[in-house]
Amino acid sequence: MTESPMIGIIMGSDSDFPVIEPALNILDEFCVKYEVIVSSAHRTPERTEKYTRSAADRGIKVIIAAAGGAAHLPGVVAAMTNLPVIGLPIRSKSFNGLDSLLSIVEMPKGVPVATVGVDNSSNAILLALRILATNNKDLYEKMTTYRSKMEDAVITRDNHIQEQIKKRK
Ligand code: RP5
Repeated sequence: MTESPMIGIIMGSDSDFPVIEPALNILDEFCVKYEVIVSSAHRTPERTEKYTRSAADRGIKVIIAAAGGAAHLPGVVAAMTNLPVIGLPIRSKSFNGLDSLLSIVEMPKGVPVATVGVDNSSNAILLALRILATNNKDLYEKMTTYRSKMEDAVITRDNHIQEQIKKRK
């Protein structure tokens, strides 16, 4: 396990947590420490600013920012830090996440937010790990193993399909 958290996960509401929680297993698998906080760009702007401005000094290397609806949190965070920010759009009730996605992905030039698919917390975490792995041999090797296991799983699923196809003939 890394000594201090390297990935900071900030979410606009505790209602976002059920989307994020299952993907935290990936961080455990890679033995990477993380921190998770609830802070909103709109409801707690000062708290969001304090968290973001102190992140790099505390050893955070990548921030994942999750928000839904008028999802300004990732952009606001990216405006206040040099750290890479990954935006995770959360599925919303009114527009099924399209509002969240567009709010996060359509950033003005100069303030990038790397945006993953709606509710795709696994990809947000895997992208954060890939960024860390560019400078960390151990994580790079773990990523190779992760990808190789994924490949094996696809082959196994294909074998099952091939058996079903054979039975039909
Ligand atoms: C956003 O508004 C949050 O990120 C959440 O996805 C959405 C709804 O928040 P709650 O009303 O559930 O607190 O700021």
